[in-house]
Amino acid sequence: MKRLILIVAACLLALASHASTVHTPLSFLDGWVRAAPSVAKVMAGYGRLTNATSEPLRIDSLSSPAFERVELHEMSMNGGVMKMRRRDPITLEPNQELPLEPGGWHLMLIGPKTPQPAGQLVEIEITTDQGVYVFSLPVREPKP
Ligand SMILES: [Cu+2]
Repeated sequence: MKRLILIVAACLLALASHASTVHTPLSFLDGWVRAAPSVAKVMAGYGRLTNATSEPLRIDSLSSPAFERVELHEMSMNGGVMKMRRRDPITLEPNQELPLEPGGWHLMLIGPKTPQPAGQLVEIEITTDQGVYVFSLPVREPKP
């Protein structure tokens, strides 16, 4: 009985430490995908992409089971013209937080395999030099 209690305690400890682990090498906070008409050929994803380590972290590629392709884009104004540029692969500096937001950097979700209505969760897989990380982003309207 004592042994069983020890095992349970160990499991609880493991759970507790897992829950408090915010230091996964790559984190994606406040992620969301902007709702779009069901005929849209592309959608955009936002949030805060963070390298939580003290080493550079290279993002090699992105993908999603729900889209043909996923790219990391930077949008910028150039002589009064909005330009969009692909930026992956990219290296995040130690502790760098890259904000993805409307009008700036974003995930470009290209070719939805099925319509992705508001409320849907979109899975994004990010392959880095330290492993593959999967994030679940809700589809929603922008907050006013
Ligand atoms: Cu784009």
